Amino acid sequence: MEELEQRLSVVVPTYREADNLRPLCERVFAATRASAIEAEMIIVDDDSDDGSEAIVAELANDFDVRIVVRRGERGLSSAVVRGFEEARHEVLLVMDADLSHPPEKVPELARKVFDGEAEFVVGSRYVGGGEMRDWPFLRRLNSWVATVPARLLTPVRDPMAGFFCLRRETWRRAERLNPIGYKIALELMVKCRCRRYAEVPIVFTDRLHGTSKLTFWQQLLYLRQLCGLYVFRFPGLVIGGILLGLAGLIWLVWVR
Ligand SMILES: Nc1nc2c(ncn2[C@@H]2O[C@H](COP(=O)(O)OP(=O)(O)OP(=O)(O)O)[C@@H](O)[C@H]2O)c(=O)[nH]1
Ligand SMILES: [Mg+2]
Repeated sequence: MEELEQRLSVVVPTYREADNLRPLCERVFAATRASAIEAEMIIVDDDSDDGSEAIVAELANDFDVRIVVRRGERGLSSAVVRGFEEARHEVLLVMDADLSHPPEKVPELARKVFDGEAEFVVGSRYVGGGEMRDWPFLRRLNSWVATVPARLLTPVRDPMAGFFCLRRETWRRAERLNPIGYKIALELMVKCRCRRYAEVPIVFTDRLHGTSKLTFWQQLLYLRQLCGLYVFRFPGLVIGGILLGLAGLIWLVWVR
């Protein structure tokens, strides 16, 4: 895989994250500048109406940052795809606005893509050195249980990650991308048929300001997404399973 120029588009989906935007920007650009990476940031906001636009206008005096406000459309995954469409550079990185993802790790993720070491890099909680700081037991368990079915779809240890980096051409390769719900990295890894992965350990911390937007409805959407991804990845197995189930049912009802 050939090396790429050190230019990076950072895409940040936001909904009511006004208080996090300044510290996010300052830390991301401090990290990229220290690593001689030319970066732009695209914030894709779903009409938060919380002053985010004015804050970004002010930040744009010091940083290469802009905001795209979507009106009448909601959703983390589709916001990320919109950010990809707006991006100018060949390497794309996605992170949350709430500083759960350490901005200081941005250069390490990007470098692996620049150098051609991997086509998809994940900031991972589940490799040596990675962790979820201050998470209570039940939240850890919930996250781990949700990760298990996704682990069969990719070799990555943290397939639920929201902190990731990839080449534009990798995204362009996606077949039948269905950006519903929260897990856009998982959707991309499967639908782009990625092969060369890398994981960078991160310490995932609690959000700095604001409240979570992860609802029960999002968890249901995740189940729907998983079904779609299994059909995509293992069509023979799924169809075979359904036929076997039907045959079993017919046998139970009529034959026995
Ligand atoms: N554009 C857009 N961004 C969203 C939407 N929902 C969530 N986000 C953003 O996606 C990122 C992740 O959402 P969070 O609410 O932090 O979800 P989480 O990290 O699972 O939950 P917490 O641990 O409580 O932070 C944040 O930057 C949110 O602002 C949405 O509908 N549209
Ligand atoms: Mg968060």
